[in-house]
Amino acid sequence: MTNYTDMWEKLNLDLKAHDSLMQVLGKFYGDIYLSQQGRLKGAEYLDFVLSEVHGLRVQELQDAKAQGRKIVGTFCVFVPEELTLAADAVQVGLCSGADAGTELAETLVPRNTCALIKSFMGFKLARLCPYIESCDLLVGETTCDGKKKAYEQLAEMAPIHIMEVPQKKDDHDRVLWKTEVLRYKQVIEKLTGKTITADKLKTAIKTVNAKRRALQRLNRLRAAEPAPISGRDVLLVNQISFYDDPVRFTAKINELCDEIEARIKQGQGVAPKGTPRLMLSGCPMAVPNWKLPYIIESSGAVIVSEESCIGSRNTRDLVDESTDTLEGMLDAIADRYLRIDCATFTPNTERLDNIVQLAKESKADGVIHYGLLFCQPYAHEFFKVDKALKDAGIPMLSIETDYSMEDVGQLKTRVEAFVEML
Ligand code: BJ8
Repeated sequence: MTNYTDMWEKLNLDLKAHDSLMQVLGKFYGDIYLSQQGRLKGAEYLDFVLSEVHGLRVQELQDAKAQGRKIVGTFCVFVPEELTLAADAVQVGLCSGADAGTELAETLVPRNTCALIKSFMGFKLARLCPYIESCDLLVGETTCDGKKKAYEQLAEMAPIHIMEVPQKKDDHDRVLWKTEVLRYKQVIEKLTGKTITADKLKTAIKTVNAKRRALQRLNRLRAAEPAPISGRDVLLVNQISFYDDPVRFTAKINELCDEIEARIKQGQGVAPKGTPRLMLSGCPMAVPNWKLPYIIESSGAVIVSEESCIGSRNTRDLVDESTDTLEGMLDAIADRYLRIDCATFTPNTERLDNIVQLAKESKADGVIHYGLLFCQPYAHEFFKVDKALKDAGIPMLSIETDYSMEDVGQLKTRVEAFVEML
């Protein structure tokens, strides 16, 4: 096994704390992932990527930097990866799914801040994340208040560009958003010293769309009964999509889909036919936030879809590929990203339609609405989601939690009761 200590040291990680984190992560992964029965062979790719999460991929980033490429870190699906790639930079999602640095985070953000925000603040302050330390630029966005204000603190510690995401989707909001897309184009061109041409942008659009198409294909295949792949594995696929090389990732996920197709033809699945099928909806679940999916799938149900940014919200819409002019492509990018139905928009009625549609398409017997504690936007939308699902005759359970393990027993009791009544 390669020793990456020198690399971590150069990245100024707190080696002792990082070591403990890796040990906990390894044990957690073993319990939640490697214990699964009937996994696909293609899951070996997931296991490998996770086993090298702070190793090989981070080494690749250092190699890219040595060749003069820039690394851009993001916290939200609003940052157009197409522009980053067209400027020959690498984009990585900064995961924010563990509570390792919470105490330090609470020295800069209020205690009643969601776990995701505390996580990225904590990882930075505790020097635990080789990705954030590899970044030449962070890109934040004006989505929820918690993130906006946390980015002000983060700006004291690292270079950060903030994209202004509008709160509504009227014509003048679209004008603002297009301006922000152009402003990001300028920022990334300045950072990399590369001009984004129509040819480069066209290629980048195709690359990112191909990634989304592979994930769409995977999601379509999950409509099969019995479910051919666990929700845990698909969540991991979605999580990895934010930081692995997009071309390699797409090829691997398409291979996984080929294997799933063969499995479906043979009538095989990860859970017996008749196992209750659940959809997850709500806040994103970043690496290594696998708590709730594990609870659900060890309570006699299988997850068949995720309505979240680390799920179908990030893959549902493609950038229109029919235009060849730079201006046309920038418009297509602005339009595609403005279709994201994040709860920070008002109103956000399209999310309700999308939830009901996805629940039906994935043949879900019920929905679990997942909110992070102190997340106002998703907590507010819960009421509307509840009504929309009731109207569609689909049962829903609402769960609010954070990254701690203290409530596992209580959550399991509630999930089991919900699954039993389906
Ligand atoms: S597009 S969902 S990735 S903002 S959970 S930090 S909303 S208080 S993550 Fe998100 Fe972009 Fe929207 Fe998606 Fe705030 Fe809520 Fe915390 Fe959240």
